[in-house]
Amino acid sequence: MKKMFLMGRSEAGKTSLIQALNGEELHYIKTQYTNLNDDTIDTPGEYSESKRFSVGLACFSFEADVVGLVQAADEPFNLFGCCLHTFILRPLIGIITKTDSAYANVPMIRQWMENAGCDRIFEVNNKTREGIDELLAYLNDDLPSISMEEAIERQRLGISEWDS
Ligand SMILES: Nc1nc2c(ncn2[C@@H]2O[C@H](COP(=O)(O)OP(=O)(O)OP(=O)(O)O)[C@@H](O)[C@H]2O)c(=O)[nH]1
Ligand SMILES: [Mg+2]
Repeated sequence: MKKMFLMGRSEAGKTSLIQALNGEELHYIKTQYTNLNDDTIDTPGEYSESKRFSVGLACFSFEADVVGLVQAADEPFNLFGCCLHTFILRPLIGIITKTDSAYANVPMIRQWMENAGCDRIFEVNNKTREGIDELLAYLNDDLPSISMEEAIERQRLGISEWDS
């Protein structure tokens, strides 16, 4: 299973997403610090919201196989700049939560995620688990492991380690 690092503003639904992926009932826990689990790394939203802390996010991302950018469907503005994938060095995926919100604007969030450079974009409702199986199927599909020589060759060719 791919280990996923989650980032996104406070209340975006990162912790709830982990609970939904684990098949747990949602129970609110404010994330106070970075939580490393076997398959996920959960971060406090405040890290993404602060210029200083956000640099640390790039470091934590190196512990993971994939970086999940979490944005709720009803977020009023975008915290993330374009081409975010260029400094992360991991595959970047977008996860749109709260698709059930009365204020959801999924096409707008998709556009933000495409601008950020997300390879894949998933839409989920953590409460009903809609969309969770599709994300799980992606996560269950392990990244191919490559040797150092192969990684160097890919760098020479200017392609990502994980691209086929
Ligand atoms: N309607 C709806 N509510 C959700 C969904 N996902 C999360 N929530 C609610 O949104 C609130 C915040 O969710 P969290 O998972 O704690 O958000 P977080 O991104 O972990 O926030 P921080 O820990 O502060 O960074 C909780 O009350 C959740 O129940 C969803 O898909 N739909
Ligand atoms: Mg949290």
